[in-house]
Amino acid sequence: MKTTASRTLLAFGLSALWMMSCASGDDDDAKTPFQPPVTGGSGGYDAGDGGVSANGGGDASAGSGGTATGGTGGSDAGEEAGPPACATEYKRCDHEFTYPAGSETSVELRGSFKADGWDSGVALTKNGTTWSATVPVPYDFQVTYKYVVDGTTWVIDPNNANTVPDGQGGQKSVLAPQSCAWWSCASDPAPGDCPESTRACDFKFVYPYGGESSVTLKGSFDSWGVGVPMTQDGTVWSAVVDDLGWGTSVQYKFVINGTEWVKDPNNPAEISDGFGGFNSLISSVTCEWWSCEGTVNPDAFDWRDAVLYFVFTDRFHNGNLSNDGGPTGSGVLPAADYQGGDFAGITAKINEGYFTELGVNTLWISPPMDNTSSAGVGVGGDTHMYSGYHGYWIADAEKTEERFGTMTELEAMVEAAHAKDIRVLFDYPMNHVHEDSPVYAQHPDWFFQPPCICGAGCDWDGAEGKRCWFTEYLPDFNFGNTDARDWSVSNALWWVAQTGIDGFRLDAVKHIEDQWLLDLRSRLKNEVESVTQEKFYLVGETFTGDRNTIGYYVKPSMLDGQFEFPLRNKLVSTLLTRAEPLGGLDADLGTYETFYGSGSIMSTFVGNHDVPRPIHFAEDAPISTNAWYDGKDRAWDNKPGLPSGTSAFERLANAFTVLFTIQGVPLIYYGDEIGLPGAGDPDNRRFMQWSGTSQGQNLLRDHIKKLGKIRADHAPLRRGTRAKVHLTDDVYAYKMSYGGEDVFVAVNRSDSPQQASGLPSGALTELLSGSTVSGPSVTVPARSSMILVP
Ligand SMILES: [Ca+2]
Ligand SMILES: [Ca+2]
Ligand SMILES: [Ca+2]
Repeated sequence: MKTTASRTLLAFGLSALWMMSCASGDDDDAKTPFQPPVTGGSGGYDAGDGGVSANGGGDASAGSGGTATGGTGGSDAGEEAGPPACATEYKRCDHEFTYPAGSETSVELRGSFKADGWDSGVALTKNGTTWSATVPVPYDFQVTYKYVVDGTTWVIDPNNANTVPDGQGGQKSVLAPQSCAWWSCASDPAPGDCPESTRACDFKFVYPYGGESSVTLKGSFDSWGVGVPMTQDGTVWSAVVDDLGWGTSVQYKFVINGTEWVKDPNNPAEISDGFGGFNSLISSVTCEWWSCEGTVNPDAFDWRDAVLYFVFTDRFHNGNLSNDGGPTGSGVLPAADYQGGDFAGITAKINEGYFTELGVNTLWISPPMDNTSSAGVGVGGDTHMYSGYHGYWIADAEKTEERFGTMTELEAMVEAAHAKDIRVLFDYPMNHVHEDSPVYAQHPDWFFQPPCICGAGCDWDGAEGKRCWFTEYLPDFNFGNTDARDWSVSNALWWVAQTGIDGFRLDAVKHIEDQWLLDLRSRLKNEVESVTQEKFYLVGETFTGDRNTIGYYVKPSMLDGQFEFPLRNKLVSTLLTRAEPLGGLDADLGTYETFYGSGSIMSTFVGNHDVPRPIHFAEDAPISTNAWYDGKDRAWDNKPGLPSGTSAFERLANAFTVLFTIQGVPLIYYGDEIGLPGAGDPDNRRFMQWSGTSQGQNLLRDHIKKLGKIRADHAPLRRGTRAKVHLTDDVYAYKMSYGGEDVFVAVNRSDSPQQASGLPSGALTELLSGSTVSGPSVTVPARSSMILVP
């Protein structure tokens, strides 16, 4: 019995209920009476009579200035002291909004001061030279607003210089968060301070009235079901869709008079509808007046605390000899064939406590789906024959790979991990399937035809990089086809429901259509996170040194993070090969830490299954001084051996010290904890060594165990901000600060002891050794690191 709580709930398809509102509308001056501006901040198109903000507000950044007059209200002398009691979200501070009187005959306030404040305003009263209205605004909550003059003209507050874009090419005024000593209590809550992942928006859709007898809104919000009948009022039809998850995407169309399907004439964003036409698209739902989920789980795992280990299933541990099978044949050599590792082997190591001892709390598992039994020739001119031992040649996407184990064994593995407080990510390759796959046989039209091979007819990058086939036996999904996309995303969700996993590592992200990611994220929010009350982590692989390309996918509507290839290369060139001074690492860390925006959780690493084992870059004579070296020339012949001595292991230990003491989820590629040797693919996938480790290997593994414990014990290393305290070509020291705690890290890459200064004066505890040293300057031994606390 493998029923986890999440699986049980998912089976019933429950979803959280959210309440609240965020309207959207129009900003055209003198065009349509009483259509509000969009509530969003930066959508960037004129939505005309309605429409939606593609990337709008909810931005809680506190403005400054404004017409703030502070709280009024308050008590007359002699009355009982104290405002009424209510929770913060219910508190309202009276605020006086004013507008200089001229020749106009009416002025009305519209804005986010209440749930429907953009639809239903408050009239200002003229008194001498000023229009004014005193309005209760939510306590400590940023409000945006505009005035409607003479019933038709939308203007900002002329006396408030604090404005933000209204999402339609104009501006709207900002009232900074207000507090007050005397408040009133409203009957409905204002948006609470909950994480974006738990927010939901009620979204208003509008369509311009043109004599239609009926208009129905249809869309992905109810899987293109019955839709929502729209209501005509004056010059517009409108309908509100409740509870759209923050950051999710929505596709929609309007059905006119029951028969004619049309796009939103005021929203230029569109996407193929799979029938030769296009749907209108909101790529990321946000709003100013959101709701928080009924129950925000205070114990939800914070993914900044994750330590990730990539288990390459076939090469890790053989826990079940009965599923090994024979050689694939067709000329596949052992290095490129199945070697017996399986789910049962991973489960055994989980239960032994192997991961726990390393401080690992999250596993990335090779694709567990059934792969082809056929052999295939290598990609890009590689004439060697390969099997599907790696998991990326999916045949039947609804079964487990028989050489890895049964679904029951896979479920047992996830359950064993959870019992040890270890989360599990499956590697999910969505770009392609193997030509043996039933889905390809049944739906050849779901794939790009005719085949255009990446690097041989089609470019690997750009638009062609999305449609090209990696090789002739790997049909590439056309996710512009709605049926194909739905099938694939549903398959990913099916694995979640089946096994109760906690996240995906998504393969080859830049080779698929964005909408696949948008759909996956939307459905995870609506169908999984709403039930589990946990963040489902999505980390992508985009193999490039270009942070712009990597960062494009890191946003609430797509990925939580990606693997940080640029920083990996910098760690290699500064700490392992020593080709570049440590100043390069300091500079690159500064870029990395600020590049992806708050809320992103990247994964940092020095090794994975696509690059040579890092131990060889760390040797006295590095395998290459080029961090991009792929090691393919030594993958089959002249393969590198285990380095002797300890120096290479000490250098790699230094790289792990940095990985475990900076922001991001540190990744250990199986075997790197013992400096497992290997050049390029497939030599970087040798079977895990479980015994007979050398002094250097033991040194490295023991070091990582300590790092895992130290990182777990000290929040600044997981969540802190970094400040350089000492830097030379060979020595680098920095401070990590969080929650009032400082932790200092000093790394010496040179082959002689070096001083690191800039540390606190007095006694410092060195956490790796447990010894006590004295600041502000300490001696760091050759090729070693220190983690210091006052
Ligand atoms: Ca086996
Ligand atoms: Ca198979
Ligand atoms: Ca593709």
